[in-house]
Amino acid sequence: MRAFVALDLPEEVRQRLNLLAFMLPLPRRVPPETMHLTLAFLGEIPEAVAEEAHHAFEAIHAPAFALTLAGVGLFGGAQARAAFAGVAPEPLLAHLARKVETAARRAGAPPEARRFVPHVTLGRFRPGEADAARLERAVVEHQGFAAGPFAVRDFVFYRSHLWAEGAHHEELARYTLG
Ligand code: 2AM
Repeated sequence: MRAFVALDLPEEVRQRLNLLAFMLPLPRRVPPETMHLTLAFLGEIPEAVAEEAHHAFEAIHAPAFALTLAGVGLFGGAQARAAFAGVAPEPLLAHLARKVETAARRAGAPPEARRFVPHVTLGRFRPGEADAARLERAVVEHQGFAAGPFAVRDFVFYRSHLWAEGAHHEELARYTLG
């Protein structure tokens, strides 16, 4: 199965992010109900490994924290391929992401080695699909975006189903932070 670990976002934050996404000239937008903050992408893993990972995530002890979303950015530089909302620095978020990564690795599901840049993706597209100049101007214009702070009390193990209409995220388990 295709699996990842993420923070779910409060409904009002997803609505704010959806409004932000509509202020940007994006070819496609992530539907607000599937917006999330990825902690670790495990990729395709066998069910037995997912079971192991679940037990490892259950054993994580990490504090709850407050999170603020701030700013807007593009991944891919001149060849932009995604727009995202940024996250104000929060050491407890990085701490949690490290714990999830270590747990997944121990369970035999080493996450992607890309550096942890906390973000919430608003839209993904192929390079060249978006009007880069307009998009960059809109991103600069909306740098003042902020949402929260909101309480992060748990994290979620998701299974991702890829359908023609887009991704559907099935919640496998939710783990409470202390
Ligand atoms: P993204 O928000 O940066 O696109 C489920 O696919 C989640 O896992 C997405 O939110 C995605 O993050 C993240 N992810 C990280 N690495 C990925 C990869 N190589 N392929 C697909 N999704 C990835």
